[in-house]
Amino acid sequence: MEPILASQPPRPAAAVLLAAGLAGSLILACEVAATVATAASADRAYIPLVERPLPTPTPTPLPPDVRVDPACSDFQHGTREDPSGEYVCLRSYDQRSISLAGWRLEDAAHHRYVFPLFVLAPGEKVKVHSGQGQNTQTDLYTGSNLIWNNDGDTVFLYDALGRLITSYSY
Ligand SMILES: [Ca+2]
Repeated sequence: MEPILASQPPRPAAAVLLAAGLAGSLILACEVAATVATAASADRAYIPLVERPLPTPTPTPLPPDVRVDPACSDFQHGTREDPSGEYVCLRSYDQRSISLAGWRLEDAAHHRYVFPLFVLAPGEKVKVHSGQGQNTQTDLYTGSNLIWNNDGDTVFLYDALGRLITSYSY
């Protein structure tokens, strides 16, 4: 019996199984999945060959979507006596809860604040104040002096691996 293949050149494994009389069996040969059709006549058979989809690679996770929210930030109103009047407001636009532990904020002059253990829930925001204060779920305090220049500066936010997540200039 000489098999006739419907769409592609003969594949050795399929041909062997066909010769063994396995009509109707599912054949998995290398990357090819084929179903052996019922022989149309005593001397012909048709094998539709179907490419098996390759496994989908695991997608790379998107970087966290956390940005400076200018509308709830205040870079102007800290004083020497009370630096906490200036703060940068970070808002999550991510669907996931984002751990900010080990993340850091920097200004253009590379003053640096490293976040403590803190989780930003989806859609939530946190104000990072200069100066002293009690950290809460909505307000963090850097413990440092004023860092955000009133006449213009840039906020850089890096994750714990040092990747730039966002920046904002005013
Ligand atoms: Ca300021």
